[in-house]
Amino acid sequence: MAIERTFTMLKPGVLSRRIMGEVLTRIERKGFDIIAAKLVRIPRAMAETHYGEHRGKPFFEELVAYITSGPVFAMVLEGDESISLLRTLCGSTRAQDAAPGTIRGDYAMHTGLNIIHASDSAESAQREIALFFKPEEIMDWQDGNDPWI
Ligand code: 3AN
Repeated sequence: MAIERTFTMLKPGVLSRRIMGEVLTRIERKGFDIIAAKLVRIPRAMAETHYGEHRGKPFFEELVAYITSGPVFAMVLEGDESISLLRTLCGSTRAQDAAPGTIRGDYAMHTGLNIIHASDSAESAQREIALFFKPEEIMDWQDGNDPWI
C-alpha cells in the first residue's frame, strides 16, 4: 500500500457538454478522495508549462488552444496507488485504444479532445499539483472510517 496524491483535470469539453457530474461520479465511486478542486481558466503560459514535454510536437498548438479555450476543473485526488489507478480509470490516450468502460473510452471520439488529464508519474503529480494549487487549497480530510484508502 502506498497512499499517493495525483493531479487530474477535466478539460473544457466536460463543462460545455454538461457531463462534469457523470465524470466526477466515476472518480468518487472508484474511491478516490477529492482533496482539492477548483475551476481554472488556464493562461497560455501555464498551459505551455503543463504540457512542456510536448512542445514541438505536431499536436502541441491544438492541445494548448483546446486547454485554454474554456475553464478546466482541476483536482487533487488521494488514495492507495492513486496515480496508476486513475490512469486506468481514464483509459488510453489514443481515442481508438481507449476501452469502453473507461472515461475516455466512453466519452471521447478524438485523441486531442480526450476530456481528462491524469498525472503519469509521482514526479509529474508533484509538479502539476504545485502548478495548479497552493498548499492551503489542499484539504487533507479523513472521515475516520474510510475503508477506501
Ligand atoms: P496522457 O494525457 O494520456 O498522459 P500525453 O501526455 O501523451 O497523454 O498527451 C497529452 C495530451 O495531448 C493528451 N491527453 C491528448 O489530449 C493530446 N495528445 C496526445 N497525443 C496526441 C495526438 N497524437 N494527437 C492529438 N492530440 C494528442
